[in-house]
Amino acid sequence: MPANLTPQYIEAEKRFKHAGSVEEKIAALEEMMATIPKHKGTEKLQADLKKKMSALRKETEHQKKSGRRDSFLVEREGARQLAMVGAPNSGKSCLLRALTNACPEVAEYPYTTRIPIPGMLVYENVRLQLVDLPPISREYTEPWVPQIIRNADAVLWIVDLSDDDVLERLEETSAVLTATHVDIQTMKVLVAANKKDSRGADDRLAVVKETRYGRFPLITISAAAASAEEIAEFKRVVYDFLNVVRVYTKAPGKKPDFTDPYVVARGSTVLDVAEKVHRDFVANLKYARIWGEGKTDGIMVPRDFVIDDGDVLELHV
Ligand SMILES: Nc1nc2c(ncn2[C@@H]2O[C@H](COP(=O)(O)OP(=O)(O)O)[C@@H](O)[C@H]2O)c(=O)[nH]1
Ligand SMILES: [Mg+2]
Repeated sequence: MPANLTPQYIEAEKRFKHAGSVEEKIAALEEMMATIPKHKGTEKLQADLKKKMSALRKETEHQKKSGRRDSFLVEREGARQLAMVGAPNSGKSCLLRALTNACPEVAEYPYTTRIPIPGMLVYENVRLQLVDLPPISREYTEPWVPQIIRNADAVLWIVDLSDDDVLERLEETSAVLTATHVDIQTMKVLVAANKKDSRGADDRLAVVKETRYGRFPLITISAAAASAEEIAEFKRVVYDFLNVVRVYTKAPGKKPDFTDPYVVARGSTVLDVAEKVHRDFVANLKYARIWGEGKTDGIMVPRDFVIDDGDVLELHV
């Protein structure tokens, strides 16, 4: 590495990446600042760390002062963030409980969920953040909800197959989103058709598929009664839907850390990965070696080489 970063620094950086709260982030960042080698080559990085720290401190100050909040920012965690969108009582919170270890309140009355509730969906070695949200409806939609949806990488749209008015609800959700400048047509959307156990669910599903909403990728589920296999299958579908690949990096002569992949869009190149690993790598990358299925072990590849899921990269600067 150009900056000769120490193992302690890299360890702290990892903790920073995986931190679950602002406080943990600050603690990890403090250690990064303490352990970063202080020389010319790291000046930019040092300035970067300072900037991050001041932003985090501001955030905690703001949270303390405002007490009651009229806007919520859900700090991004994991490889991708998915906003859970849907009509009241469609089963969003129930689904979050089934897919993650988060425990939002589930109830048969609407508007149980009043704040965004993040939960981590773990698929193999990839962590995906789901954000449970209050319902979208004409009657009342929390004003901060659209911003969170716009800011997410993708949308999980929960549709209630027990509801006779399922089409009206879809149109209503769609209309509210459009009115609040969430451009659902340009976002990645996965429809989770929930409550497939309810009577008449199959007929309603067939109807939904005939509409323009049938163009979105769709999976059916009973969030309240799904088996372990169904949950595992659901997680796999979510991962596939995101259209990403995992890549591991390693230092020469060392083994890669297979528990901590870089997750990049399918079609990404060696250079795209280098950029994720470290900004300095973009300008300084000389060559890379790659290990992976169908490749000669350790063969040299150019910067524009497209990586496959599971590839291991050794970046040389
Ligand atoms: N029959 C059935 N009921 C469900 C299912 N999933 C959720 N529910 C029920 O639907 C109601 C609303 O669920 P909740 O998760 O609070 O909905 P939210 O308002 O979208 O968060 C609750 O009474 C749940 O028990 C399901 O798969 N099948
Ligand atoms: Mg809810």
